[in-house]
Amino acid sequence: MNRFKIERISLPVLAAVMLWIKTYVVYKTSFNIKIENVMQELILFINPLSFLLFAFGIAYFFNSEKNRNRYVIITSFILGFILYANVAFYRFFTDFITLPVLFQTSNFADLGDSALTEIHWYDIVYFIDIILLFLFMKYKRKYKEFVPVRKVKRRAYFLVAAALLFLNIGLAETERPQLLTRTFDREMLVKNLGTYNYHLYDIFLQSKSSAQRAMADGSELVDIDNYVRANYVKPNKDMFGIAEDRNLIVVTLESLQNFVINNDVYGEEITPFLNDFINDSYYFDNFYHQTGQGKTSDSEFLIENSLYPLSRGAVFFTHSGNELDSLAQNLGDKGYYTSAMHANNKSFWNRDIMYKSIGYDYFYSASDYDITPDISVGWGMKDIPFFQQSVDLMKEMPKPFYTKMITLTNHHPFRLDEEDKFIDEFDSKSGTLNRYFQTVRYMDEAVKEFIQKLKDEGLYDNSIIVMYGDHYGISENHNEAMAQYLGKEVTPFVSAQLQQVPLIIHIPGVTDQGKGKVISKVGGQIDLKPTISHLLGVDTKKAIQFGEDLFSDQHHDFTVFRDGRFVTKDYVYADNTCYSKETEEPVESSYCDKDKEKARLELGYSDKIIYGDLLRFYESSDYRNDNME
Ligand code: GP9
Ligand code: MN
Repeated sequence: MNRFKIERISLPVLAAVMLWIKTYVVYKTSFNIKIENVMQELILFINPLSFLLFAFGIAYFFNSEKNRNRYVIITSFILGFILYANVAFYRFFTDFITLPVLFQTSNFADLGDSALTEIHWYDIVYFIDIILLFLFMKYKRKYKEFVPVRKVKRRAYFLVAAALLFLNIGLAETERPQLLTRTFDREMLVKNLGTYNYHLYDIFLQSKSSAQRAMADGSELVDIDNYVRANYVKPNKDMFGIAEDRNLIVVTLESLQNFVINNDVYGEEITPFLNDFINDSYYFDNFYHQTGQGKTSDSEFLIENSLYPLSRGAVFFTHSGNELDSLAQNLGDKGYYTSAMHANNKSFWNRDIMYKSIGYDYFYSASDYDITPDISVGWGMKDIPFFQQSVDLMKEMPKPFYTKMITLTNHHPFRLDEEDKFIDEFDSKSGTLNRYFQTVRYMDEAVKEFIQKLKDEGLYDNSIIVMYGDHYGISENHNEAMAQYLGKEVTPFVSAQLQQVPLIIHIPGVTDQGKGKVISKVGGQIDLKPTISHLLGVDTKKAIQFGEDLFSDQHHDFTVFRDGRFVTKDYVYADNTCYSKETEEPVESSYCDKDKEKARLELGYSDKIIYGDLLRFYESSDYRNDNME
């Protein structure tokens, strides 16, 4: 009986079915894919199958059992590995891997602690089907002679696979029209096409973007230029040049979200220094990060260029050779000495390469700091010594200087040495959230000592200090714990609001001694370049930029996230739903329609510039004579 059954099971089909079931189980257990109805569940269930049948079907072309088995095992392993890599990646980023991210290999070595906390020994269960395949192969070989598959059978097999693929695409199309044009929504792609087809599609996109640069020409800038001109807002004349010729210090505060400002854990302030400092600064409390998969590096890209990062991969990796018109270049032209300061390996996020395109005069990276084990934790040098040593380096810089500093301690998995814990952990099921408050508190201390040191070293008065949070620290994976902390459910509306990061602009002599102001205009990181440029007296009238000066009276309350969500004065568009800010409830979608179009247009134009490397044509006289002025 047993013998009869086993003889009839074909190894490729068995492998495909096991991986199919495994993929579905992984969908349900390891990813947070929102399912709204039975049809979506059905699509999710069948979506891995067509690809797997094709992939394993190739085994039927082999005419020796050894080769066929070898192919099946290797394919199972590779696909299983891709699936598992997505699981590990998802645990941290709540996102699926894209090809450009995968090739960011120079990051892998540094991911160390962060990656390890997301990989567990019991993850071996993700490979259980391969173990079963081995056992099956061993057992089966005893009984069965190898018979190559007949052509007709093979045809029938692939016909079934193709039919399944069309069924899948057909159902997906009815469920989610224009699926493939909304490619920034990876969850939607995986949900409808399946994780394997999604990766194939991703490969296709990658090749397309390489071709795009080759095909691009300056004429594509015409529409973009018109759009940017039409949206230009004039600087506020009281603010224009207010910090001219001062040193500019921009501080990227790692993973700092706005909800911790003026907030506490069991009665203890999380950011006591910043809570005071914002009274002496312009504090923007409606300001959002707009980063994608490139995280910190995306935020750097935004503030330097006032262009959006990409929906897939980190633009620092994918387009590091592009021509740019950055804040650093403009200040360099004005006689500033420009640099970036970050006590990490210089190649992380491909910074050493990309910083050349941005145009910094120098990059102070790990090798410029005195880093010993006692002043390191987690990802590297602790923030307090980082700031201290940085100020010493600033003393030596030619003046005026522009430097952009990036902190590191408040980074997932948010670990600290005992002596650096100034407040208690929060108590929830998420260790990540619990520890987050402590590392934020540590960073706050570091900033306090930094400002003091700038004063002590005589650098403070003649500088302007801009601080902003680069992106979220707590992903949606921790919604339950976050809901416990906030005391309310994390709906898509709340989740979008949680993308707020603090923006603090501190101008000694102007905003200190309590002369600060809370500014509640809706803005985002894209607005920083024009805002800062104007404070330093640099005109941006002719720049190709999508941001607007936050001090301008004409500034529009609008900010779009890289994934297409957006926020206006009265509405938040998230999860394909228009929410009223006032009631926090969904409203008729027409309220969001106009801004939805603006969001789509802007992201599209920005992508076009990056994919086509269009700024290389901007200075060309042909283009300017025809289309400018
Ligand atoms: C690494 C630091 C952290 O150098 O910028 O990067 P992140 O993971 O936040 O993008
Ligand atoms: Mn970061």
